[in-house]
Amino acid sequence: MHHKFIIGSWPPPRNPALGRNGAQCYRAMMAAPLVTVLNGPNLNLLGTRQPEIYGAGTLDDLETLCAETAEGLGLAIDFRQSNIEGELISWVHEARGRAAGIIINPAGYSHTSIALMDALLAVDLPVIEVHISNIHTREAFRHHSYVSRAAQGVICGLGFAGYRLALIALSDILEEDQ
Ligand code: CA2
Repeated sequence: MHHKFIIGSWPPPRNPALGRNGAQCYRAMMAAPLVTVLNGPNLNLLGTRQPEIYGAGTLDDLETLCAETAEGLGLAIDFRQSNIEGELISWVHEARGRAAGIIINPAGYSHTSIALMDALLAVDLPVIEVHISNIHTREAFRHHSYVSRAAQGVICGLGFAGYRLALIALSDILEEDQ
């Protein structure tokens, strides 16, 4: 059987010759699918304040955790943080046609941004929303996230591990979509 790889199309056609458990093998042969990992406002302060809520790790530590997890899953990541709503929205647009999925901690914009929600809905990529803290045990204004409407799944309250779990979930979703 002949298998064609169409440049720029995701997912690339799967080669059945690799068998059922061929995902890692398959990914080793292909360019690693890219996952855009976006972090919203004030997350650059991780590790400097409020460790009782957000832990002691820094944003760099979080990027390292994501990069190592992604590598083990045969994924590549583009990890970014911005304090600017419009910049996050532009990065969501940029992910279209480039990334296989998006992991996003929209931080404070979760609770306010219809524009970010609209952007995530528009790009038609699998989205996992992550919060380090449990937003449901905190102030009432944190209980609702506009972004959740655009997310296939939401993880909160598990600290940095939530990002690792989001990458695993996205890896499974991408495999199912093939
Ligand atoms: O738990 C999360 O991940 C949040 O998305 C974090 C946001 C908050 O507005 C959401 O309700 C829940 C806040 C990010 C601020 O991060 C800081 C980290 C260290 C020190 C100060 C702020």
